[in-house]
Amino acid sequence: MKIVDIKVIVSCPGRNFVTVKIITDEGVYGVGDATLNGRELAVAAYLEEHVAPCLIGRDAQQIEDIWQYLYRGCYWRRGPVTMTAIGAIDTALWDIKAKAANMPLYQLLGGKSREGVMVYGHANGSDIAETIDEVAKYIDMGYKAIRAQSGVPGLDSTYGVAKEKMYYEPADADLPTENIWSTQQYLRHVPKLFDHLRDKFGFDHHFLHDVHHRLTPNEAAGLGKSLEEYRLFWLEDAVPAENQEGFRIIRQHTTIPLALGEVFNTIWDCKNLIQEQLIDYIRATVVHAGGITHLRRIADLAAIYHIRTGCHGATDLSPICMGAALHFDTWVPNFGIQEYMRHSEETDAVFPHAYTFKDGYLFPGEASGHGVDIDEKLAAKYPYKRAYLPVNRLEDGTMWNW
Ligand code: KDG
Ligand code: MG
Repeated sequence: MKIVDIKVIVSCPGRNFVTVKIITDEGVYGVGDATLNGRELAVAAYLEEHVAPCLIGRDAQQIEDIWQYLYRGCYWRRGPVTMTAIGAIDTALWDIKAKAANMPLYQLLGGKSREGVMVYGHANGSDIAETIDEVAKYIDMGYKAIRAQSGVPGLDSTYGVAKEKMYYEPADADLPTENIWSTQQYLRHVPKLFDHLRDKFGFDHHFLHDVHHRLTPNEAAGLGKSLEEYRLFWLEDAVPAENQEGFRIIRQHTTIPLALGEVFNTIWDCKNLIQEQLIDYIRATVVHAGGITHLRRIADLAAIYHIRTGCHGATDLSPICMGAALHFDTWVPNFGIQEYMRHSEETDAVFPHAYTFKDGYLFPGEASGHGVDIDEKLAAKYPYKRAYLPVNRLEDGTMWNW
């Protein structure tokens, strides 16, 4: 089964997405997500100029060899642009293999380890009262797990807090907007948020919280301690992920479960964190961590150390990534949870998919392949629109972490 064409499709149905479509001489094709929020065209060019020409004529069934060719064969290994491009090709090839076998992808991976994939939704409010209302809506929709974020008093704009209610879109401007951040105000506010939430809803639901890399290890240790009584499912991205040793400080002081890794691209980014058992959940996912082939290796390493998966699932990962992740989640033995931020109707129309939501769980569906396609005609109606995440500064103007 030879690869005869590779298309790179860039479109903006509500937000930008990059999609790879690999076509074979047997007429079977596969699609992969290649979206890197705010750097979309870098991956599109990488694929068009440096990957596609090398793959034409190769056997589409040789997924492992193609993965190694793109990883080892490129002198400049790793990094988000390279690994997103590899992830997209790998996803499309697994889609082809499963379609050729006439099986849903989870069957090829080893079959079902569970009936449904528990997901968490995003409840955001401009203050605690609004967040409580949003959490109530998710509970009414059947969610078992909810990420809760709230605006911080004294700060005009807080990451993760929606402008529209259904989901938030962090890449909100043609050039980056600037937000002001205060660690002091934030640390005072978050324990109050979870105190109110547990008071109102009790302890039957899982609550999660994303710090978005804003703290130092010592501050994160303090926050973890102050949140322990509210029994969070996890505290995410407490400190910037480069400082891996910092997690030892957090661990010495708190038992709050820690999640990390949505910005990780390879097993090398999380090897020490996993082997030292400094985290509880690894958030790497298909699109940014080298596809199914590589994500499987990360999950297997994590399993040895009692670490479970918690794949990133924000709206800047296309429904193709979500579909592939759901097959992975259905198989992976050490599954923890899947993020599900829900795409807009425009996005869903461009990416028809087999996955469905019911009672707090997603189901990948029984279509062969990963079950997600792209409507190229519709996609062509939405041209690329440059969009950036905001940047953060401290109150005195110092640049801070996103
Ligand atoms: O591109 C950045 C987003 O994916 C990120 O802001 C979302 O932190 C995020 C999350 O946990 O979904
Ligand atoms: Mg996050």
